[in-house]
Amino acid sequence: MADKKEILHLQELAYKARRNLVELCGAYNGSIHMGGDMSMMDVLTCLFQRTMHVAPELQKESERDRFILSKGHGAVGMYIVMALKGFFEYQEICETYGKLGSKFGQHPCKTRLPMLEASTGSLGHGLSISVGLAASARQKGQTHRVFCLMGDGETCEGSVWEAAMTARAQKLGNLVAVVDRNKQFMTSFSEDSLVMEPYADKWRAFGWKVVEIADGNDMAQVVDAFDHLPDGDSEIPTVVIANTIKGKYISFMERQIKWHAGSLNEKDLETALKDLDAAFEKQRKES
Ligand SMILES: Cc1ncc(C[n+]2csc(CCOP(=O)(O)OP(=O)(O)O)c2C)c(N)n1
Repeated sequence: MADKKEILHLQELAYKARRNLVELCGAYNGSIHMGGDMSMMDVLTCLFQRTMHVAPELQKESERDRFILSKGHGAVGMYIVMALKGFFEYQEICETYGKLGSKFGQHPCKTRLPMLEASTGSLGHGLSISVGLAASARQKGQTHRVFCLMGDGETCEGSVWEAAMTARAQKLGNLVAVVDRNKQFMTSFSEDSLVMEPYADKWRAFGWKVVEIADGNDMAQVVDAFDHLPDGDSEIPTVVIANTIKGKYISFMERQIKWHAGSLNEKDLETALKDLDAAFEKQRKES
């Protein structure tokens, strides 16, 4: 069980990650997937800083946990969270992000960044890759877990459900899928395009254990969910559905379709940083 000090520490790291991302976006000459990066930041921070057995010095450790960012368009958010864990320097990301030849591409590339477990970006493939990694671990008698973070829109891909069936058939209790359920796709709200609800029941129907986080941007709730995952040697895979808000904490981005991706002018940059500072100050006072 995490105490208030630990929660505040994670909140501070998520705040720093969001701030770093906003600053990078303000300086970057191009569009960045801000909406979905902001929604997943609390989950990603908890995973890298608390839940997963990962660290720069563990890259060759066979029992490190495996992480697949299946919503690969969130790459820069992941690089920044990894930088806060010591994998890279933030400055290094800022200097080359998105440039030709950079190891920090707009989507994660394992060839350029060997510490990644897979290259992603074409949505709908990460869970299948994760099933393979989890099955391989089981065959080798290894005990680590495999975590796969997907967008809710991404889970409209049929391949996700093929992977879900296989994971259950193979009894891959060492697999944890995480869905960033921000209820928005690229150009629409999810329920305006497709009927996704009852979403959790769909996973249950595929035989998965479902853990729902009512507010996936509330660090205490996020930590509580990940601290109580079923044992990795169980026979049932788990999906954590984190209900989040796209563009979280930035007044002009929250729940705005146009902020799936974009760039920040000087005035917006200033507002975004102020919004983040105010949100963290509130968390600090409440802790
Ligand atoms: C196979 C595939 N089709 C289309 C895209 C283009 N695309 C990038 S992001 C996105 C929307 C994804 O929505 P969601 O999974 O909900 O992500 P989030 O809202 O969390 O950013 C789409 C369609 C893609 N990357 N891959």
